[in-house]
Amino acid sequence: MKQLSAIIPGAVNTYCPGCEHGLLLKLIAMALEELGITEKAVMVGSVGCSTLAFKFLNIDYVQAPHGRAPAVMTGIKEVEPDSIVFAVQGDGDALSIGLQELFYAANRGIPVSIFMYNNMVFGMTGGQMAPTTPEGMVTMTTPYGRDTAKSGPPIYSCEMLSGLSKPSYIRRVIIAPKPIQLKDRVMYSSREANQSYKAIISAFKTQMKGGFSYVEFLGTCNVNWKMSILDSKKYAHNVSAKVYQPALFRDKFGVDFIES
Ligand SMILES: Cc1ncc(C[n+]2csc(CCOP(=O)(O)OP(=O)(O)O)c2C)c(N)n1
Ligand code: SF4
Repeated sequence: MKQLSAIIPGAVNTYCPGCEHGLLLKLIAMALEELGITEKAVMVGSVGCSTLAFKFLNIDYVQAPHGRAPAVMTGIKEVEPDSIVFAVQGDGDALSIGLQELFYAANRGIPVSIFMYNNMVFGMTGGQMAPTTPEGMVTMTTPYGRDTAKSGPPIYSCEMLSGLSKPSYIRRVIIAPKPIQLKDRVMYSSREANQSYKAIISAFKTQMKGGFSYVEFLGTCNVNWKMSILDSKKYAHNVSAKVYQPALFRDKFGVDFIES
């Protein structure tokens, strides 16, 4: 297999088996290569499992404090306008402590790309309730299921950002592969990875045209969901994708090419 220039040679995936964080990073590396922008790429780390990217990606990397990636990205873009700046943020990071940062970067239309991995919990810290945890979902801190009467309803980030005029590309896709039950074994669809890849390409193209791009990826955290890998994929398709429906919310430059 061809070595991707954006992946450190010999890097080994250390994410939990069945997690799509590693897949997302690989798709980003492939997109950087396809667009010929690896040399110009700067990833900004926030917190959560995505920050382990520094172990795999062979590109410039700056670590921001929890939730502050959009502010750091803004600074980098100001001083290096030709750079391609992106972050992979978890839902806990982007939509709780980091919500204000995200909102203002989007409201200003800063030309950066934010890839938000939504596994509906705080993964790295052990599976606590996140702003995206759906009603009734059992987590470490909601043993009886999330009660929206008490903690408020989940935050729909794509819909929220769509209320702003400046963002140029807003999309939600599901990255968790769909299980396909064959007679005696299970196969996983490649459609989700394919669509996720196209969304990443579109997000980077948007940034290259001077616009703000945001893609939400519905992924899993089987370890903290306390499910088998197979059940977590089913949950992502049967629950996550029903609560958070994949859709194109904004495409000012007409770059999206995901077939409906
Ligand atoms: C200021 C601060 N508070 C708390 C933490 C602890 N912390 C580490 S990762 C994380 C959130 C992880 O959840 P998420 O962003 O959803 O990412 P995931 O690991 O699920 O991909 C938190 C709260 C921290 N690193 N810094
Ligand atoms: S803790 Fe969850 S989000 Fe983090 S690597 Fe493991 S499965 Fe993925």
